Amino acid sequence: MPSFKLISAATCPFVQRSAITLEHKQVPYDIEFIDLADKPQWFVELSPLGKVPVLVVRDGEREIVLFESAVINEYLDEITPGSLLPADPLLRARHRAMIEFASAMIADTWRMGTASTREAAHEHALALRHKLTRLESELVGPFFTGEELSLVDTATIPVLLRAVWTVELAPELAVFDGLDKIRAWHAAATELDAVERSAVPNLRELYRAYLGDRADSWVGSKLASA
Ligand SMILES: N[C@@H](CCC(=O)N[C@@H](CS)C(=O)NCC(=O)O)C(=O)O
Repeated sequence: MPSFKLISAATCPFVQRSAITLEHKQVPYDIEFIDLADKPQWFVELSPLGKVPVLVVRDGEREIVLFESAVINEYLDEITPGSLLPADPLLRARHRAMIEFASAMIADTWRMGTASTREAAHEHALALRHKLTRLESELVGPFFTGEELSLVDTATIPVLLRAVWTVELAPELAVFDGLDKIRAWHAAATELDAVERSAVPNLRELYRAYLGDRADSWVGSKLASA
C-alpha cells in the first residue's frame, strides 16, 4: 500500500469528502493543514489549481500528487477492498453524476451562508432545496443506496452537515422542511465514526465562526444574536 498525505483546510467540504473516504476505507494517512488565505509557497507549487484537497501519494520510487476530491476518492476506492461505486457501468456513471450534483449543492450552501442580504440567502436556500428535493426522491435511505455507504454519500455528507449548521443559524431558510429522508440521511451520517474522524473536533464552531467573521454575511450576522 502506498503512503498518503492529505493537504487540508479545516473547514473545506471538499477535503472532508476525501477524509471520510480515507476513514471509511481505513486507509492510514498523514494530514497537513494550510491556511487558504495565506497559501504556503510549497503548496502553490504542489497544487495545480491551488486548491485543497491534495493527496500526495508515495508509491515506492514514485511520488504522485492527486487533486480534485472526486478523483482522489475514486482512486482510494479502487485500491482498497469493497467498492463504493456500483459494478454496473450505467449506474456507476449515474453515481459519478450525482457526485457532481453534490458539488453544485456545496456551491449553493456556500452562497446561502455568505450572501449579504436576506433575499439572496433565501434565493440560494431555494436552489439548494430544489436539489435536495430531487435527491429525496432518489435516495433509498438511510444512505444513498441503502445501508451501505457509497461515494455519493462521502461526497454529499459534508454539504448536509454545513447546510444544517447554516439553517440552525437562520431557521427561516427552511431548507429541510418536509424532506424527511434527507434529514434521516444527515442523522445517520452524524452517527458514523468515519464522519467524526474526518474532521477537526470543533468543525461546527469553526464553520459558524467563518460565517460570523464575514462582515457581509447575512447568516453570519445571526451569530451575534444567537
Ligand atoms: N473541485 C474541487 C474543489 C476544491 C475547492 O474548491 N477547494 C477550496 C476550499 S473548500 C479551495 O481550495 N479554494 C482555494 C482557492 O480557490 O484559492 C474538488 O472537488 O476538490
